[in-house]
Amino acid sequence: MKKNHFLFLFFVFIIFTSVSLQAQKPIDGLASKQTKNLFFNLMKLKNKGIMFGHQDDLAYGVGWKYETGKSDVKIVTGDYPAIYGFELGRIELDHRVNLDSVPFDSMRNYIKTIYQRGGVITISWHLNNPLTGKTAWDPAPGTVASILPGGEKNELYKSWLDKVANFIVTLKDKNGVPIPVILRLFHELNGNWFWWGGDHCTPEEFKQLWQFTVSYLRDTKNIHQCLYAYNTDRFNSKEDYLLKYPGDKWVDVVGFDIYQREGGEKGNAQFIKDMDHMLAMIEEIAVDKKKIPALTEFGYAQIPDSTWWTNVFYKALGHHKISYALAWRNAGFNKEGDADFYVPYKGQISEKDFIKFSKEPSILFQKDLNFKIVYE
Ligand code: BMA
Repeated sequence: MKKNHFLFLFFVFIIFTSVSLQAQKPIDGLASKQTKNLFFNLMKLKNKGIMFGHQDDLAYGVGWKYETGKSDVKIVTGDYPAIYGFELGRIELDHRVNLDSVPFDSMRNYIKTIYQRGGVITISWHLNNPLTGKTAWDPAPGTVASILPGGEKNELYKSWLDKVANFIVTLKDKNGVPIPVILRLFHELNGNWFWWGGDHCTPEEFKQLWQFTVSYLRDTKNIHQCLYAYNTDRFNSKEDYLLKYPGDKWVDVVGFDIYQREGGEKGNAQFIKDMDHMLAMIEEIAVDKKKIPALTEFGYAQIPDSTWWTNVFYKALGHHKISYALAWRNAGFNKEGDADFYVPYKGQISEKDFIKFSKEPSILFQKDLNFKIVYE
């Protein structure tokens, strides 16, 4: 090869690798060191395995509430989850506890404990409807439009974001270093049940809402400890998934939520097929866009199938290269005496199978990780 050719190819190579590396970074150019590291490490760790997560894991479980160090996942498997979900709903109303009764002060302490041991934190927000004052499940038409700049509720919405920002900035380690969190805003956006969802706003309005929110938290409030997760419910195609996608400059994590509702052989087979297909699409989207792929929420209420974890869930999940999978919360017994849970507790029929699932080398729990692996 002539020297000139060699030099030309060399420069093409350098430009190509630097362009592709450049794209692989959090959307916040001023993201803190630990937040950037979390992004890069999540990208890397997905080749090692899938982090197992659980909503409100340290706060309560089936038959218990607020006991330090307790966790249904740990009681059953001997280890803590690798990632934890928390929920901000009602913070916008200045409540002391969230809509699931978790005190925000306790939440902050859990988050500090988790960070210290190298666990990952993701936060959802079932914020009330700012137009009607009712809950997140009040899909009044026009709500999204009303909170965009120029809308009658924009000031109110900004004051709610101020409260979210005030909470996030208190998430610091003992040296005052901001703790990175994955914010999954406006989740299940293609479903019709939330005011931000489905037909209740146009794709353009949704994108504007997303960009406004990220920009407000990041650029106006100067918060630089967040990664942002775009998160649908079940979807049929990549086009369907991306219908309201606000753009590569606005999203760090691409994920979806999925629940199994039908049991039996037929229900199981269908669930495996659906989840496998969606995971394959999300992996492709993530590779294409250089984002972190995740199963942002999943579950089978009350897990009525003793081998669900290995025979159904793992069959759909195990061979995919995604970053994490977050099981929904173990709310415990309600007044009628019915239990609401998504991971087994001691004595539950899928307990043994969950232990078997937790031992799969490709499923990561806390002991598979540490602070250095996740944040350095
Ligand atoms: C839903 C249910 C509710 C809960 C809400 C917010 O899926 O679990 O009980 O209040 O999420 O966490």
